[in-house]
Amino acid sequence: MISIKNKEFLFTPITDYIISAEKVAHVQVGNNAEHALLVLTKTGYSSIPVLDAQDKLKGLLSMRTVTDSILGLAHIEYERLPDLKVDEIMRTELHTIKSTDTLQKGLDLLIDHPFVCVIKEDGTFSGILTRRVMLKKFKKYIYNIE
Ligand code: 2BA
Repeated sequence: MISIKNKEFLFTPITDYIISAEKVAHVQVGNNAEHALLVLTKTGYSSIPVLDAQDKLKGLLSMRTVTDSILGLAHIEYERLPDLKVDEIMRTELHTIKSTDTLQKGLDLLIDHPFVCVIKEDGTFSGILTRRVMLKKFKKYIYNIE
């Protein structure tokens, strides 16, 4: 059985594990739902951040959110996509983290979320911390124990 005696690594800041903003697919608040659907489909990501013109994080948009927003009683109303704005349909309850926060905080959040957005004090989006990067970090750590 593996026992992690040295828990110091849990207090390491997440700084080196962030996927930086310029590498993260995102949409802008003013974009319409049709554009958002295109970005989600083309990138293959199931959920992406929504930013405003000042690069502040405003919400999250997923394939499900878009589909939900055009779900009519009898069929999916694709014709409504160009008229719906991203900020009308995005999720705004966000779990965020700062680059100075620890791997422990990242780990706690990534149990329930596939990724967490990293923001600065003023809300500017700096990037994301993903489950994949965190799991790789833990794998490396566990393989090197003893
Ligand atoms: P999902 O899109 O549901 O992706 C789940 C996992 O599938 C990803 O885990 C990754 O391992 C793989 N995957 C999906 N699409 C991929 C692609 N286009 N290229 C490479 N691998 C892909 P994680 O890497 O841990 O990412 C967790 C979540 O973070 C993703 O969930 C997505 O919502 C978001 N994400 C990751 N990288 C992103 C990026 N560059 N831009 C925007 N969102 C990103």
